[in-house]
Amino acid sequence: MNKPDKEEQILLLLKASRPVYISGEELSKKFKVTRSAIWKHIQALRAQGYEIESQTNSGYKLLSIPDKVLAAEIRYGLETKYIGRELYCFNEAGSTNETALKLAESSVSEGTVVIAEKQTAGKGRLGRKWSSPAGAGLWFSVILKPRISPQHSAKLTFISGLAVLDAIKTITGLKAGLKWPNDILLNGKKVCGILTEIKAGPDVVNYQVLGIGVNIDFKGKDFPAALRGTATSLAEEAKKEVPRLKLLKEILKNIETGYELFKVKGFAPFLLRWKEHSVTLNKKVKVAGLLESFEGLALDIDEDCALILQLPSGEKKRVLSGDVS
Ligand code: BT5
Repeated sequence: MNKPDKEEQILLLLKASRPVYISGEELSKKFKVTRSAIWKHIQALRAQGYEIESQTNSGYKLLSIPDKVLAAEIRYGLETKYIGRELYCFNEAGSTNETALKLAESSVSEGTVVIAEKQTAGKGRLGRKWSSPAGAGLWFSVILKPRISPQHSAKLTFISGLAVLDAIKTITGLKAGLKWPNDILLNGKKVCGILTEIKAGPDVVNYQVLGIGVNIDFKGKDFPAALRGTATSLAEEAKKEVPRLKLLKEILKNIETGYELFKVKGFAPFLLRWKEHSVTLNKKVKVAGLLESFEGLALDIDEDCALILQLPSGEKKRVLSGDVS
């Protein structure tokens, strides 16, 4: 269900009429279909996990909504113009980034979101694995088509990082920190990772996929014990349940606002805020790159998102990618 359909419209009516019943006759008149067609839609909604009571003389009443990444629930109350308006929701996917990269080759609109309850091949940078058990987090990808050159694509990773950080603050009250280049931490542990992938020519990006993984709650979930020392979840830190879909909608809204602002004002205001929330700057760090590693003081981050290190020799080193410890 990537665009709203009749089922979603019926669901909206059921939501609006809660806690009162809505009759099958009223629904069939409204949608100009037979009552048995309405019944089929109700059955389809039930199959998705919606609990709907039916009473012979009164009609239908929505009792509960499943805690699942369903298109109708994501769109419900979503305050965006285009991000998340076209949605591809899966119970299980290999990697939402992989699906999004394939979709971006077709004619999907900018802002299309791919989301999965569980990823079986969730990926991090450099072919690393991203653990994404069912229901434990938000695993999703946003397709953008920015008119920027490839070397500016990291800026959108930074902008997404701020979007997630702000959403975490709004929804849970927790103050997270940003670790260069793509992590969000709570109490020194990773709660979110971002993987940006692009398809680009030499001068311009054709499309960019922002892959975002946010750990919501590991309790009762199949989260690897080996990661427990370095990873955390929002529920663990907030010590309460975190409304997953509310957080997702807040993140999508922040990404859209940030992206629009970036088009008008450029990157400078984001860089300033990113640095304010950075947990990397002014610390002695080790940066492991693909070919070389450096140790030094993290002095600054420049307008191309590169980390500026001061090496023990006093020399300044500009690092474009790597893992900080
Ligand atoms: C990242 O890579 O942090 C980027 C993660 C992006 C995941 C999203 S989920 C939706 C979309 N679809 C995908 O397939 N990917 C994106 P990196 O900086 O390379 O960090 C990877 C490392 O983080 C792993 O090697 C583990 O050590 C650790 N890790 C794996 N799963 C984790 C988790 N759920 N929480 C915290 N740390 C994790």
